[in-house]
Amino acid sequence: MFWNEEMETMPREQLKELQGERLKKTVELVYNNVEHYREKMDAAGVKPEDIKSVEDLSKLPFTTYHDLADVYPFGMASAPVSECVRLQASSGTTGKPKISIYTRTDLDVWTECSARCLTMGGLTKDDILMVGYGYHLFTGGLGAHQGGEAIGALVIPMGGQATTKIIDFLIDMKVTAIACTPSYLLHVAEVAEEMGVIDKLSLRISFNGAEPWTNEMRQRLDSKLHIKTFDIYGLTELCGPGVADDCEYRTGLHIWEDHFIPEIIDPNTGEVLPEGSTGELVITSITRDGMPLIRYRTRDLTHLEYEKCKCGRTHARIQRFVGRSDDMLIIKGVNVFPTQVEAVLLTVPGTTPNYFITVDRVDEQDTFQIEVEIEESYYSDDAAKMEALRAEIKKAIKGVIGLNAKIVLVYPNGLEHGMGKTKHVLDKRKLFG
Ligand code: DLL
Repeated sequence: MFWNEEMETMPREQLKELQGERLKKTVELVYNNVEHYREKMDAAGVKPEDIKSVEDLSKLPFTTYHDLADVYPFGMASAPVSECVRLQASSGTTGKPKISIYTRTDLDVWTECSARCLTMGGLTKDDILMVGYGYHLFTGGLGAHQGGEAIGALVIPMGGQATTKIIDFLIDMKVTAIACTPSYLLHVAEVAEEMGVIDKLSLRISFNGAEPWTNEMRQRLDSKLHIKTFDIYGLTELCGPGVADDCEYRTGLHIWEDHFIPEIIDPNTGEVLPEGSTGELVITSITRDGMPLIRYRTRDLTHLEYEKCKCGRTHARIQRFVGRSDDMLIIKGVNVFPTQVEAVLLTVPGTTPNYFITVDRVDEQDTFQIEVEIEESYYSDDAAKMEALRAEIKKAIKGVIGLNAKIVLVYPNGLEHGMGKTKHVLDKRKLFG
């Protein structure tokens, strides 16, 4: 099933031509309207007229989330804010989020991409789709919602509701499709099992993403819920769910190349790697009006396959992710940079910025612990004072990161301080595979 058969099955030569035209337009747009891009291109000695086809892409400088932070909040916008109708955001490396703003046309493109992904998984107007992703700055809720509505499915916006209520709705409305993180879907399955109602569910398909998940997890979800799971990928900076998704053959996630040009680079040297190599995924958006990104470094490590798929789609397939080239953690679907923890600790009197994060997965649910060293002068054996400090840190972390962490106070100098780079994170989860 196709949402836009002509585009999804376009012969690669034609697709490349289209990419070239759209790339040229996008480069002109950003050069003329975004000072930051103009300065970067001038510094690299590239002018818009040097970009004649997709082969010229590698002449352009990369964009990173540091660029976004440097010109926060709207410095990357290529359209006036008055022309934009939506803002979405996710965690940045410190206190400031990464934002993306959309014109009305950008929202239409996002909806099209999301609808293509959901249709690829078999969603039709006869389905009832429950969206369990958050409906806020996070792109998951609204992104899946827009696609589902465009298809004509009955969409139920449930992100953020209590799990028992979600299960009641799944049963009462005979929901056939669900979009949420894979770990949350497993939680739903387990709670439904405990309640003795798992057999009452009518689910047949799901769209899971926003965090890495393994094949084992996929099999578990498929067999526990008797459904077919689809792996959906996206990132706030480009557009949330909708950048790529796998088809029924599950041979990788088709990335919509008429909207996004993918490349794989060596994360250390920036060199473009030959087809089939594993490296960092870099994506250029070529149909955005409000905030296109040129050669955006996603930090996600993977490889691409270009062979035509059995499903008939010609668009490249992103293979299983093997990690990230930065230190970003995804805990319960929330992006967390260790530097954010450090920034929070610096605001709480009595603590030091010496911390150690331990992330684990217990019963398929993420756990998040932060050990924090207390300042020598603040340390006391007054248990109430220490408890108040612990509660304050917990609240501050929740306020900035949005997650409840287990806070463990450590005596002054209680954490290891080596002479080399301090290690701040232990991630015990097996996320990739
Ligand atoms: O997670 C957008 C999204 C929402 C995708 C709902 C799919 C479903 P961010 O919060 O900006 O956006 O996080 C983006 O999450 O760079 C990957 O590291 C990771 N990620 C997203 N989808 C997948 C996936 C949304 N299917 C970051 N598999 C990305 C593995 C994923 N990692």
